[in-house]
Amino acid sequence: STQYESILTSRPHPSVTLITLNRPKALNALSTSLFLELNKALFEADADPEIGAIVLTGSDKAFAAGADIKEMKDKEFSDVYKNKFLENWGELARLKKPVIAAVSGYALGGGCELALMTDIILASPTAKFGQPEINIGIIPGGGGSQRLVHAIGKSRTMEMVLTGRMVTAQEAEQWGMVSRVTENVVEEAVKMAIEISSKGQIAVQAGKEVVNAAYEMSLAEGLRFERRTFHGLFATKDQKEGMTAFAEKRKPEFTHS
Ligand code: CO8
Repeated sequence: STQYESILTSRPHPSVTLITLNRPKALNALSTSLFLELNKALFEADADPEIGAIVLTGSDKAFAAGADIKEMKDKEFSDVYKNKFLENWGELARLKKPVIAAVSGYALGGGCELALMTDIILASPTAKFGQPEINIGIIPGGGGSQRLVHAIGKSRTMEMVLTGRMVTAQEAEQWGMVSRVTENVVEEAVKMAIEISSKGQIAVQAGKEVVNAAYEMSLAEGLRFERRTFHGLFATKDQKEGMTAFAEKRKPEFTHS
């Protein structure tokens, strides 16, 4: 597989890709080159038929401390506007396969936004989430102001965005920003990824698609989209196998078809 400089990739199970952000000296600050490598690794995993789910993590000290401030500091409006600065960040949200973020330590600015772009966030008790951009004269630019409103509501989002205060793992869990707080967060995320990979992959991808549609659609449209997608799954072998196996009191053997 490809050699990278700012990330590590591994396969803790034949069905799972683990991507580890790896710029320890910069607390995994998200430089442009890191993001290009990350997107490449994500799309490679998304295209690999053996892979059912992806885990994204950082180090114990930092998931990612944000966009690379040293890279950004001297840029002008004309540079960032004309060159679509950081626009490729959104590509993670186009993956079909689920991505689980395993967050320890700092998830700040773009790091918090990166976690919010994934499908499920597991946090270690050491995790700290924040949108500290206000302290350096800017605001979130990687979706934080929008995705946080959906995740935790307006008042908490305003507090995070306008004060820059860091939120503990426990608060993030109470607020519904993460699905749970757990020790051994990478191990737990890989376990969850293996479990998801054991399901019928068409149903998994359809499940991700319909949940994400809730961000974009009215309730009536979303309900219709869910039902249509549900109906569509009756065209798959996995639906026949899943229901037959239940009736025959055995484990299903999904063929992802
Ligand atoms: N960028 C570049 N370098 C960083 C960053 C960063 N975001 N964060 C930390 N580093 C570097 C430090 O400069 C330091 O390097 P050096 O050793 O060369 O001085 C090294 O990492 C270690 O950091 P500290 O010495 O500061 O470690 P501490 O434990 O004292 O502090 C903190 C840890 C609190 C995390 C501190 O490093 C910090 O405040 N970092 C910046 C956090 C921040 O402001 N993040 C937001 C950045 S802005 C952003 O993310 C906008 C996203 C826009 C997305 C747009 C998409 C379209």
